[in-house]
Amino acid sequence: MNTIGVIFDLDGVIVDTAKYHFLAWKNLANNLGFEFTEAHNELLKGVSRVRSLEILLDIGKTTISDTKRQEILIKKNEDYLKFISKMGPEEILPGAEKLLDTLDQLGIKYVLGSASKNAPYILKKVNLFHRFQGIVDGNSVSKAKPDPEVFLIGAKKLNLKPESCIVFEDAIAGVEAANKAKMTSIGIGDKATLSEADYNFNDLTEIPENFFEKFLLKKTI
Ligand code: B16
Ligand code: MG
Repeated sequence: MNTIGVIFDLDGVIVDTAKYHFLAWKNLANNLGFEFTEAHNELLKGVSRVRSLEILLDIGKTTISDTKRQEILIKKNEDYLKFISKMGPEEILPGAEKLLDTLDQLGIKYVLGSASKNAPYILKKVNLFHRFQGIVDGNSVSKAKPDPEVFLIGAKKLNLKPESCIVFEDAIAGVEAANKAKMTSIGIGDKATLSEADYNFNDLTEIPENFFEKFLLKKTI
């Protein structure tokens, strides 16, 4: 049995759902009377839905009642669900399926570690749900990234110590969470932004075929 396991973030690693989050948040910001740009959207990556709204309201320098907040959170998710209901396997990011195939061939188990409460639905839409050993999502945690809780639960699902887990993440908060959990962090995206990661790649197509060998060797010494 292999002594390492992998934890994948969802948005920005397996699929690009950030563009749909952006459209839904932008619509809400415009209705509240302010602009919300793609640069603003970067601040919401990997961040929980509730925290995303707080950041959005800060951007618009807007305060609203708790009741209105709840209404907005529901509306945002309804709008977002309309976009993701149209998703299919063609939206899986380049290199993701090949990487899962490689892990299957090596007998390395993998689970999902996402902040999204919609993660199981999205994985089913792109036909990848059945491939994961387990799913840890926004419904399973009490503390959002950069807290390591999501990945520590993932390690438990893999039946491994945190030190034996490798995390693929596209968000600063996610890399920080993986590092706090004492896992190996792999930053997917801009290297300067994800400079705290142990390894960096622009996307999953850049992961070398033999990337996992060194981890397997290290664990058997
Ligand atoms: P939901 P990840 C995160 O997914 C997104 O990056 C982030 O923008 C979003 O706010 C969060 O999920 C919550 O998503 O509204 O669907 O519960 O990157 O952790 O897979
Ligand atoms: Mg992400």
